[in-house]
Formats: sequence, C-alpha cells, structure tokens
Amino acid sequence: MEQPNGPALRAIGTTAAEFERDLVSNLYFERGTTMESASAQDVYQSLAVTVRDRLVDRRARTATAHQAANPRCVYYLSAEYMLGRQLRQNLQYTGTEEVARDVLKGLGVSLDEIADFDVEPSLGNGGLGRLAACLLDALATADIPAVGYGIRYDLGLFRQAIVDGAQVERPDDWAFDGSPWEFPQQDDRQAVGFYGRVEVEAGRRRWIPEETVLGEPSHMLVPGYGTQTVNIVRLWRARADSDAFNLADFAAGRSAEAVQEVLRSENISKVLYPADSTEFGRELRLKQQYFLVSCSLWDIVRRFHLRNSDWTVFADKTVIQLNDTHPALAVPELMRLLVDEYELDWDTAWSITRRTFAYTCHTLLPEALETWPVALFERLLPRHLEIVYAINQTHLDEVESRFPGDGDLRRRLSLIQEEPERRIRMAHLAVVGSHAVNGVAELHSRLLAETTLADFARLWPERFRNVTNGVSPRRFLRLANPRLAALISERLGGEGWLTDLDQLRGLAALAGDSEFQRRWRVVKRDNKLDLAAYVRAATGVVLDPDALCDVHVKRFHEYKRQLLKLLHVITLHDRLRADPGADVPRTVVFAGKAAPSYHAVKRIIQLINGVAKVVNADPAVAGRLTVVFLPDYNVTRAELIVPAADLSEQISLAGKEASGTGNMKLALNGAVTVGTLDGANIELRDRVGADNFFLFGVDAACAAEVRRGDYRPGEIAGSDPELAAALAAIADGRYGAGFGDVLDTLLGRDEYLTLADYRAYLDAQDAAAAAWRDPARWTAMSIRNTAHCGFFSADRTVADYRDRIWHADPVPVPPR
Ligand code: NBY
Repeated sequence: MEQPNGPALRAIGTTAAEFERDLVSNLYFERGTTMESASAQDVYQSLAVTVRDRLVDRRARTATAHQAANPRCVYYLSAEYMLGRQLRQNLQYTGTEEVARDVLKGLGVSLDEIADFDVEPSLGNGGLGRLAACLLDALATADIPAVGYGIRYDLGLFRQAIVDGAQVERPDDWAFDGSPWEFPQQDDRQAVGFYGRVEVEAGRRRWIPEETVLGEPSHMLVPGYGTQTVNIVRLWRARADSDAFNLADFAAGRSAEAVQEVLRSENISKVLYPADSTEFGRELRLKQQYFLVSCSLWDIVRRFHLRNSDWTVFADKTVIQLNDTHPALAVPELMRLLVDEYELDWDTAWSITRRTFAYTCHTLLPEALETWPVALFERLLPRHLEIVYAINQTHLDEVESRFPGDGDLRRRLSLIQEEPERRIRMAHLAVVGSHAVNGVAELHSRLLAETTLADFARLWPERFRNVTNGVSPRRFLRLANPRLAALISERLGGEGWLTDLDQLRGLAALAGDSEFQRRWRVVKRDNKLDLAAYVRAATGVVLDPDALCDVHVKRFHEYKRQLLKLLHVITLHDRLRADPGADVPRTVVFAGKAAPSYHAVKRIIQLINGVAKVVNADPAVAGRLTVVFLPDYNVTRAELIVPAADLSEQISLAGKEASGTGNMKLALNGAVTVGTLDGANIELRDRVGADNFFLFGVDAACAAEVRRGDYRPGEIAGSDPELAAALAAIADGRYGAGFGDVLDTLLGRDEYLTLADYRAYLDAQDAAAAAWRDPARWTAMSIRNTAHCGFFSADRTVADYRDRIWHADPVPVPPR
C-alpha cells in the first residue's frame, strides 16, 4: 500500500530470506523468544503471523480499491461459518508454502509438525456452515466485494468423544492457545439493546431498550485464490460494559453475584447451538440472532455511509444474503433503523428493504422451519414485533387484493401462526422481506415451490429460483488432496482448473488410459495409508489400504439413514461368515456428530460402535470387513477422509436432503456414489453419467406416496430373510443389550423408509462390489467422477448468485 506521507512500511517479500527474517522477528517481538528456546507453539504462532502479514498487505489494498470503486457489496449473514484450518490455506494463497517449508527446515523444524498446531474454528454444525465458508472463498476468488457476518462463539460445535460406544460432548475452546488469524477490533464495539418498551416521541415510535450488550468485532481474512482480493469475515463477540463487574459484591465475598451481569451479557456468544434440524434453546438463541443482526446491520449502514449519503441508492450498493432464517430478524431491524432512526417514511423504507435482502432456504423438513413464540419475541424485541405486525398487515392486504375472500390462504401466508400458540414464522418473514428466494439444489428448489413455500411461489413466482450448491476446489482438492491435485495439474498442464473447474473434463479422455489409471490408484492408496495411520492412532483399528473404502460421513440424522448403511454392514457380516467371497474386502467408515438432544440418532451411533466391535473382533471376516466410527468429524477430518474414499454414501430418503455438499466433495476426489434421487445427487448423477453412479431407492414422489399410504415395515421385514436376520441380530443383544428402541422405530413407523429401501440398497452395493472387482472399470468410473464435477465448484455457485441475485460487479485489486 502506498503511504505517501507516513513512515515507510516494512516491505513484505516472498523470498526465503525475507520470510526467514520476518519469522524470526515475529518470534522475537510477538513471542519474546528466539529460535533456540522457542516451543513448537511459539514457532506455529510466529509462522501464522508471518503468513498473515502477507495477507494484511493485500487486505489494505482491497479496502482501498473498494473505497474508490464504491461498488455494490455482498453482505452474507450467517449464524455459522466452518472455515477449516487456516495455515495451509493461507500459505498456498500467498504462494509461500515452499518458502516456509525450506526456511523451517533450515531452522531444524518440520512444517508438517508445526501445521498440526493449527486449530479449526468450528463455528458451525454442518453443511450450512461449510457452505458459507466455501462461498466466501469463491467470492474473494471472483474479486467480488463481500463481508461475511457471524458470531464469534467462545465455544464452537462440541468436540465429540466416544466413550463406551456412546457420543460424549466436550466443549470446544478453539481459541484456548491463542488465535493468530483473528484481528480483534475493540474500538469498533457496538451497543445492542434488548427488552424494554416502545415510546412515542413527537409522533414517532421509538424503542427504549432495558438492557444493553456490546458487540465486539474481530476479523478473519478471506483471501481469494490467484487474485489480490482479501475480503473479511467479521465475527461478533458479546461483551459487558467494563463497569458491569460488581466490585462491592466481590469485596464482600459474593464472587458469583459480582460477575452475574458480565456473564449474562457474555453468554450471548458463549456457545454455538448444536441443533442441525429443530429449533431449541429459546431465549438465548433468539438473543444471539438479534445480536448478530443488530451488530451487522449497524456495520453495513456505517460502510454505506463511508461512501454514500443518499438512502435512495442503498439497495444499489448493498445486497444482504440471509443464510437460512437465523438472521431473518434483519428484515424488521433494517425497517426499524430506516423508519425510527433515520426517519424515512414506511413505504420508502419497505421498498429499500425488499430490494436489499435475498434469502436462501436450506431445508424442506417442516420441523426445521423456525418459529418464535410471539410472547417471547414481544418481551425481547417489543418494537420489532410492532414492525412485524405492520409488515404482515401490508402483506395480507396484498394477498386479499390478489385473492379476495380466501381466508384460508391468508392464514397460510401470514407471518403469524395462530394455532396451537401464536408464533412468528421466520421463513415467511424472510420471503416477504426479500426480492429473491432460493433453494440449494434443483429438486429442493422445485419441492420448496411445490410444497413448503407453495403459496408464496403462487403469489410471487418471480422471486423463486434455484442456486445449486458448490464446494471450494481449493480446499477440497488442492489442500485436502495434494497428490491428486498434482497429478491433475501434470496432465492438464497447469493449475488453471483450480479456478475453472470445468477444465477437469480434460481428464475424461484419460479414464481408460492404463498408465494414468495406475497413477490414479497410487494416489488413492497413499491417501488411504494416511487415513489408516490416523485411524489407528485415534481408534486402534487397523485399515487395509487395498480394501474398498466405503464412507458415510456427515451429521447424524434419521433422514440421512446411517441406519440403512448399518443394516448393510450387518448383512455383509452374515454373508461373509458363510462365504468369504461374498463381498470385496471393504472398510466402512462412519463419522459425524449427533445433536446432543437427538436421542434416536445417538442410539444409532452406539449401535454402530457395537457392530464395529463385533465385526472387527471376528476372525472369520478378518481382512474382509472392517468397520470404524471415526470420532469428532469436522472440516479437518473431512479433509483426511474425503481423499481416501472409494465409495460415497449419499443415501438419504429422497425428498429430505436439501442438497448435500459432501456428495460433491467426495465425487470431486474420485469417489463413486451410491445414492438416492435426493438433493444434488440427481444433478451429480446427470453430470457424471448413470454408468458411474450406483442409484437405488424410491424417488421423492414415490416416498411421499408411500408415506401417505398404508406402509407396513413389518411385512417387508417378514418377507426378506436377510433383513429379518439383520434385525434379529440387533434384537439378540450381540451388539449390546437393549436396542429395542431402534428396532421399534424401524418396525413401527419407519418414518424414513429404511426397510422399504433395504433390498434395493443391497443390490446397489452388490453392483458396486462387482465393479470394484474389475480395477480398470472402477478406476475409469472414479476418474470420470472427478472429470465431470466442474459444475459443483463454489465458483459456479457464486457466479449464479452474482448473475441472478446479487448483480454485483467484480472490483479487481491492483498488485503492489
Ligand atoms: O445445508 C444443510 C442441508 O441439510 C444440506 O442438504 C445442504 O447441502 C446444506 C447447505 O445448503 N443444512 C444444515 O446444515 N443446517 C444446519 O446446520 C442447521 C443449523 C441450525 C439450525 C437448523 C439447521 N437451527 O434450527 O438452529
């Protein structure tokens, strides 16, 4: 950055000498130590700062370019971000990995060992949070000015341990050893109100909050790949006012009372709610949502005013994407700011608001659609409730004028649910307040418009569209699978595919090339050796790198049907005991976390571990079948498992998984999918070709029909001897006593049609095994999967959002 009048900045260079000088100097000035006496943690922290400095320089130039261009900015509001580890990413994006490796080696330290000190900030549950991170990566890579807003939870998603086969949740104090990637911005604190009352002052309504909490931002840098752009994610942490601590109480020995007020405030950003489907946590959760929204909107307005003075251009300069409904309070909050604080008239404010917001829905499950009790909402946010009512009034008037006399329709479209309790429907609020609403895969967007949001789609068809999810090829191929990335670059003659993923098509011509196939298999085998080393250290289970690596990794949910996979494992075990040639040598890897309160799936985790114990101890199947539950699935674990996978399990009940993104990551890394016609599986199969995908199961329409009809899982179990044997094995207690509850859900309602799809699933698995027996055939399928995955790049997803929702232009950042 040019500094015409200030003191000269230290030059940031990429040569080994410059890198070493900066590293040693950071060690000395930031950690107060020297190479001779530094701990590994010291070296890690200094290395991180050295790499970070290279991004800071780009960030400064990015901010200058944005200020000059006054562009339309994309603001992404999300309660979750799963950014993954930062060190290797940032080494790569700054082109300093080799330099760092050499410099450290010269200093007698190994980069690989140091890199293990890097901690992933697990500020999310699953797909929704990781999608946010992939989109930010692609936004920066596309030079689109963007800020991600989120909450800096002190404790991320719980760390999962397995004790006696069961999930145990431990706190994830991710910043415990320091957090070198963060830039705290204490001087930008922002007050957020809660509770209180509404007063009328000179004819205007105004909220007088009763409680105030401070939002303290901190930044993480989000570099683009192959560009100078560095965007930011701005995470808010709740702080009490500095005089909230009660000295008198403390002096009198009442230490708990002394910190009461501090705790009450700071609890707001204490933990991420580990729900991945239904809503719970109530008041604190609603407080979190408003906290995020209030801090972020204030910041967005501040940024707007740095470059503009006229509200009429606000929506031309600002687009706010709501990542699901968790930040939907932003709609009434922007109205409150515009009408109450900036004194715009209601209609002008409403027109600005609608043009500003867009909403992405990530579910179809009715139980996952957020609603808030009106009574709670009124107590916490009295002025916002008035605004929601006013928005609803105008909205229902519009419905009445378009569909006169249809009281039922008005009730269905209302922002307020009346029965059994009055509640605010956040998805309705988000739709009404947005100019664009999108689902995350073609099937999902269609079903949204036909079922969940059908009435809205009839009212405003022009608002609805699909934007199929995508994943970052930088993280999930280049960083996670450097061996495959190197092979691809070698054959495609460069790394252009990293930002133009359709180039992978060039690999299709090599699918049958035996030498290329051999190299492809060597890469996969080496990746399996890495996974095996980790699994052995973490669980003691030994994996065979030549076995088919069959992975079911994602959050635990009944609709994702980990139990269907487990029934397959039990049947395989039976078959192999009778005939060792009944299946190919296979390793089945399960990983994923269950919401702590989701008892039914925590039981499934226990059952998996029970089955794994029996199978792995059975000499009759040694070397044929191994089952492992790898604890604590997160982005870092995914980066280890995904490159090693041969077979990708995407077996949710059709019509339940909005999109899935693990399906994309695995196929991109050459895993072949066994999957249902659900979410983005459909688009994946269309692209990689039906011959390179093992399809099974009922489709969404058929599933809905079965559910409506007279479905009798017991009859299916009775007429399929292998299934009956698998269920009997669970019942007889060999995997642990008392799994009657699991059997009851299967034989009772079997909500997710596990038994209905069992036979088709086994047939698909047999087809997969047959393909695996022919390595040339399998490898060709694997290569074709990677070759046809270009569409699933997050760069394409961002281009779709840009062209069809955001209409934001890139702002290139000039090199130094
Ligand atoms: O979003 C996931 C979908 O299940 C998956 O199909 C899709 O690919 C992905 C990205 O679009 N949804 C998801 O991860 N949802 C959550 O994690 C979540 C978190 C919290 C709550 C609800 C859902 N909550 O109610 O608090």
